[in-house]
Amino acid sequence: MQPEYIIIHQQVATHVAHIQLNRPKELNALNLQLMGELRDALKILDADEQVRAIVISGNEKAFAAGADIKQMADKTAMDMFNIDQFSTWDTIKKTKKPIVAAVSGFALGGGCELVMLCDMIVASETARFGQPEIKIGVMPGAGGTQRLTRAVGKALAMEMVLTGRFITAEEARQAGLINRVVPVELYLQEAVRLAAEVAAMSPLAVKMAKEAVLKAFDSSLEEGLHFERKNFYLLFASEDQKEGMQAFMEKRPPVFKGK
Ligand code: CO8
Repeated sequence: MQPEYIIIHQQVATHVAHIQLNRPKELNALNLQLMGELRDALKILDADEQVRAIVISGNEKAFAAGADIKQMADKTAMDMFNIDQFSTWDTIKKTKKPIVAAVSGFALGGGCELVMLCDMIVASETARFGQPEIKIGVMPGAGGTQRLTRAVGKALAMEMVLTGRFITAEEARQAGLINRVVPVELYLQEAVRLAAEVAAMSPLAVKMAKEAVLKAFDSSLEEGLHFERKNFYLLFASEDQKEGMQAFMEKRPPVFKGK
């Protein structure tokens, strides 16, 4: 079945796919259907050998203005428990291929949390990041208190979570939340370019390196270093390692096959 709230663009650059969140009238508010469609698309792209990196964007006005408040407003705690929407987020988190978020306009609440689930973030000068849940009587629920704090530190995270203040793209860059800020007409192009740069590397090394960097967030230094070393050794079982090192010695560009 065709998804209703996302558009999948295959091969926007070599080995790069693009998923566009597409509920523009609601500023891409993340309702359950949209999140389910996003999860399913990521699963398919993660298994597709032709895809080595993925870009997720919204539109110029909004990446996503958060979870769909209208869909949540009358829910009870037990409804929320039974709906278990975070199992969708847990699946998205397991995507092995790198994801670049292309952010313009609002990235708020669940929208900011979705951005933080991505691996690299390119923003337009108009992007605004925030966790405004406090203003509607709740708090972040999809990782905002944890990932934001790890990215920008306690002081700014506390301020954003407790006051709901939005930060600009430039402030987000300076705080370490995002990778780069570009003029609005270039944000998608730059995100695709960055994804394509990664997609030109060995896809096996990219997946294992992503896995190892993410390990740093939930392990001790010793455990993380051990994990890194195992992945490093494992890559010597790949043809791509032989090709990459041979190509270096022969002074030619490598051709990586993902084997
Ligand atoms: N949910 C539902 N509808 C929304 C949302 C939203 N989060 N955000 C905007 N919309 C709708 C508006 O209701 C409006 O619809 P309508 O035209 O039918 O009235 C339309 O989008 C356009 O919005 P505005 O007219 O408000 O546009 P403005 O440019 O005036 O304002 C803002 C833009 C500032 C972004 C404003 O819309 C706003 O404050 N939105 C809500 C932001 C927010 O509070 N986000 C957090 C939501 S809670 C959350 O994310 C919890 C995350 C944890 C769970 C994650 C699971 C997915």
